[in-house]
Amino acid sequence: MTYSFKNTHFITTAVNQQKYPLVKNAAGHILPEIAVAGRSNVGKSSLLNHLFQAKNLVKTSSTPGKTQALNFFNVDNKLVFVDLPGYGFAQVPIEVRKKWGPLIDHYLRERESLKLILFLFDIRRLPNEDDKLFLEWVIKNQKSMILVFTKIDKVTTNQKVAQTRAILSAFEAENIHYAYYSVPKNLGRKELIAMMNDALAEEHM
Ligand SMILES: Nc1nc2c(ncn2[C@@H]2O[C@H](COP(=O)(O)OP(=O)(O)O)[C@@H](O)[C@H]2O)c(=O)[nH]1
Ligand SMILES: [Mg+2]
Repeated sequence: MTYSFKNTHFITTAVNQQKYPLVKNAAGHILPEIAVAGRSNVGKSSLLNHLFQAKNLVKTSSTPGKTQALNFFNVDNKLVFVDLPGYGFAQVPIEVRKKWGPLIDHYLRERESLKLILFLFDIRRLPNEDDKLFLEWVIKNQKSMILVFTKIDKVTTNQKVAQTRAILSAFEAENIHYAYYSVPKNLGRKELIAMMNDALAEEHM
């Protein structure tokens, strides 16, 4: 099965697991889900809008991470995308920040329809403790993942190569699939869609 990303709509916002939607296709099968994760401000919402070719379907906030909501989207009636709450935003109140860990940990453990994680990472940064913890949970829960380097328009080709090497080695994980993305330069969409199709095909659906 391939996904065209032609027909996308918002499903719901959920702040707790009772509210997570289970969307079924005409044959009654629960749609596979792809989660988009990463630090606040890494470009999650922008990437989703670009992927969907929809300007403002996914809200990009000027004060990111204030809420811990998950936003769900239906793609072609074949896939569900979820924009996960970001982490590591300094201006977020500590009580809100403390909830992120259990929320994401629980989501990764319990969400059976979750087939693939897009872990977005700003090409200009290096992994911090939160990033490493997130990757640990992904590996622990044996979920497929694509590491997506975002904002590659902000670096030169040489920096891109050097940063890729530095980030991958800092994560100390082997065989990470990765991709590059730039929203303003319109780079990476086709390649990422191809990688997602491959990853989902491997999940035997
Ligand atoms: N230069 C550049 N800026 C980007 C890119 N993607 C997102 N941004 C900007 O980064 C900021 C945070 O983006 P957003 O999608 O809200 O991040 P989120 O908090 O992870 O959802 C916004 O100002 C975006 O315009 C990109 O590929 N290149
Ligand atoms: Mg966002």
